[in-house]
Amino acid sequence: MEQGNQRSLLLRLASLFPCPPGLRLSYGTAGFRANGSLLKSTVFRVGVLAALRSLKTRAAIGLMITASHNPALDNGVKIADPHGGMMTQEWEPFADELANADSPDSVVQLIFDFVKKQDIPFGQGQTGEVILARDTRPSGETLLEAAKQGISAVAGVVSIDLGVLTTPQLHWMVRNKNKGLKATEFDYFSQLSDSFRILMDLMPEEAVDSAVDEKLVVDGSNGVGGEKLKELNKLLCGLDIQVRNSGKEGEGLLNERVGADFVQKEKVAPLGFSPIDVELRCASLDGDADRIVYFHVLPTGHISLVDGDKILSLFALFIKEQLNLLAGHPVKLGVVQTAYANGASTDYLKKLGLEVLFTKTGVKYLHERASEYDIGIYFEANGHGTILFSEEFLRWLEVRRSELASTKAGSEEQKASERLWAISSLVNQATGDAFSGLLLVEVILQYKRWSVKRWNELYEDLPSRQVKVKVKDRNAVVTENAETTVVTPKGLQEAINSEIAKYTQGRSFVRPSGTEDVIRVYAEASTQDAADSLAQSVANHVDFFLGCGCTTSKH
Ligand code: 16G
Ligand code: MG
Repeated sequence: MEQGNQRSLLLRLASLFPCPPGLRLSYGTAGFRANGSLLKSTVFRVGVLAALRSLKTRAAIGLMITASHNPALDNGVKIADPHGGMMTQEWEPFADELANADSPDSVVQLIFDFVKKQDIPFGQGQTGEVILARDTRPSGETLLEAAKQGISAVAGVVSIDLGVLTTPQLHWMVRNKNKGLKATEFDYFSQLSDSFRILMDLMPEEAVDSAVDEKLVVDGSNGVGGEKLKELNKLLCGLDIQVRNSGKEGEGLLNERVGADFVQKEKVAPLGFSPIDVELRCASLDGDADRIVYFHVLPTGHISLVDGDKILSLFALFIKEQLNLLAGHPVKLGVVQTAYANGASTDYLKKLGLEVLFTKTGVKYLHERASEYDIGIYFEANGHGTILFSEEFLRWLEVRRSELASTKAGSEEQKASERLWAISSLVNQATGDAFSGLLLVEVILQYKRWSVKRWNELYEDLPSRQVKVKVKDRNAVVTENAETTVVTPKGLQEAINSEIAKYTQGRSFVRPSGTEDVIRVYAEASTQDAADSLAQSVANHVDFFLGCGCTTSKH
């Protein structure tokens, strides 16, 4: 298409999606989020951006409409790059400018300037493809249509609408498609269930004979994860998952007192679970099924939470055991956490002999660091995480597997090689995935014949507390050292340090949220009262330094 025609097409379509007055958005930790009714112009523009990204990378790009654990009326949009991970951070400033441009003319101008600067083959016969999906939010369908319009404004790029999917399904499909692998939803379910079966078949006999008899019940957060998990369950051998809060009529609202975020932050059972469930092994997904936490209900109705740190520890322990069985390769195994990781988990991982790295909050940061290892395991305490295997390690493992199959078939060493291979195919390599995380937890618990209670005893969490402080401008807080040190405003870090010094095993940090207009405060100490009081005094300092004299509240 000629430049002039392309310009007028963009202008015409952009005019159909005016930006609501005063709307200012930032791509943030995981894309744009706001009340769904405000997002049509943003999603249209992100559609354009995704199409340009496809032209630039000459590969398929993913566009997901979701606001994860946020309330049902919110929505959001984020982009998956060709390898299936988050969009490159280099394009985030352009995404911000585009989303906040105040007129169709400025949208078009920004696009043409960016195309020139990035040397994007735009209007030169180059073709591209954007794969779209959404979660179950009421505004999802309309927003997906807006994204399609945005994509159609870029000549040569087509959209493929995959309807309702979990976020990790879409990321997985983008990655597979670009690698020339099978990439349908059926392929996704088959890969997970096949590798799960292989791992179950490789189980030591003692474990098969004494299965853990707790039943697994999963809280689907009334979102997309519940129904999808039911589909996956049909293909599983050796595990029967019951799903509650699957989003069916009458079961309640998306993320409303249900789901991984609620359970992890409130430390209470989600709706639909009660003390009659004490014998069950329970897990909660979040609204787009990229997070998972486990818990079991106590007779008092409280829960004992098994968070992302414990999932990470279980995975690290198992992978390390398998690697110990496998001679011949100095495997670089590392784990990545954020400052929210409970201090007891970090101590545990270090005692296992593992290298522990810290990054800022947000999957994109953890993923990047984890990919530097042969096997990199990353998790946030809130349940986002996965295990990454490097291409080089997998090439080595493939050779080793076939050597062992002919020289030591049936040995523990040979089985370890097969197990690691199956784990690399079970666990989503594109992003954290509640389903693959859940299946791997189930395999390991079965191997070890552990109940959730036994798993939870790997180490005892230090008591912790999170609170948030409303401030005039959250961007006034700038941090470094993976968010553990405040550099501005001056003096705040010293004030935090002086509070920490008053407590045994005290630790505290503050950071601006990437998804809400607040400053988050985290504190840890040897007792719950001490953690609560440390969090409150640090919150008071934040309020004093930045304050609007507003309230603080939990989380
Ligand atoms: C988003 C991030 C998550 C992070 C959370 C922090 C992704 C896919 N999700 O949900 O990793 O833990 O934000 O929220 O990156 P906050 O900045 O409001 O504390
Ligand atoms: Mg999520």
